[in-house]
Amino acid sequence: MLYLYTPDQPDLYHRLLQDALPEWDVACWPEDVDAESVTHVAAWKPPAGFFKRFPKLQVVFVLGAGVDKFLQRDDLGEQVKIVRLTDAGMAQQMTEYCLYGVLHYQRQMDVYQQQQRAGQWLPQPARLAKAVRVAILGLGQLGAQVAQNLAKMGYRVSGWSRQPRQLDGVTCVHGDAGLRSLLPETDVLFCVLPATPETSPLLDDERLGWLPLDSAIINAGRGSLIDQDALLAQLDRGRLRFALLDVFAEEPLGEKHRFWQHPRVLITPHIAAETVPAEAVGQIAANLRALASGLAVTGLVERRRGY
Ligand code: NDP
Ligand code: OXD
Repeated sequence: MLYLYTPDQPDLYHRLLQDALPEWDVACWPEDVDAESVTHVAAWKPPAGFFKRFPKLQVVFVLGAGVDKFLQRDDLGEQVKIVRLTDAGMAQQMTEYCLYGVLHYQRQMDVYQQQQRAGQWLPQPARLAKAVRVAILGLGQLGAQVAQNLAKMGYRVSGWSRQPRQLDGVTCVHGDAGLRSLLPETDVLFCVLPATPETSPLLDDERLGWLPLDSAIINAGRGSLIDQDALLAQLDRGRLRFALLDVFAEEPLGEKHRFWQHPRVLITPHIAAETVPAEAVGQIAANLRALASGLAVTGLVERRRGY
């Protein structure tokens, strides 16, 4: 049996899964089922201890791309495979989110917003896309497509990953030395990395200080990638022009957090790339069939590397 847990549109997911998998018995939380018969679970944000009740659990399909919260749990034994979504309609959304931030920087919308509040009519000199250096941290399923899409639009795009990568139109660097050389050459930094012990936090006060004066940051990866206090300090000093933030160390962002009122911060509520139910279900169904035939699945998480 495939058991489903999600706080988001559970009835829709249940119907789509059952339609896509007529050969499977699909049940949805909080339906009471024989826990022994559950071998596969599809889940997003399951409560603590949720998986303990399923002694025969083999595979968890994550209804998202990031698996940090799943790897931090104590109710998922090593024998359980964790399979995440790969792209599934999210890469295009990530491209749009990144582009929005890049345009905010390039077309100086932050400057015009300030001028509007001051009643000033002051055209700024034009800056062409080819003069804007965009650096993408994370060149996986999402980051690689964002990088290539922005490169096609004429931006000067670089990208950073753990292993060496090659992408048409994108200058790729990797490892500590790659990051050290990349940050000082960046106008807009777009983070789309997974949260792992190695990347949390990646951008501390020292590394944020490697960014040029007047650069901007967009974070759509995970909140833990950036030391939030260090970021606030750099924004307060006006070293960074603005931060467009979709993810936070604590979500929802606490109502008293300084980010809310900061004039250099733009906040969105973790929507940079939302899971598209039909795409997610299509991928899960294909993976279930691949598993049944002994074929490789897409999105199998490597627990040791943390993503
Ligand atoms: P992938 O696993 O496909 O890609 C991860 C990328 O990060 C890879 O390029 C990998 O390098 C790189 N990376 C990982 N660790 C390091 C490291 N220590 N140093 C340098 N590079 C590193 O993930 P996705 O592209 O599918 O997703 C990325 C993240 O985006 C998710 O984990 C999630 O946190 C976030 N996300 C946010 C959403 C939102 O709405 N805000 C929606 C969806 C995802 P390498 O290529 O060498 O393996
Ligand atoms: C995801 C997310 O990882 O929504 O899919 O952040």
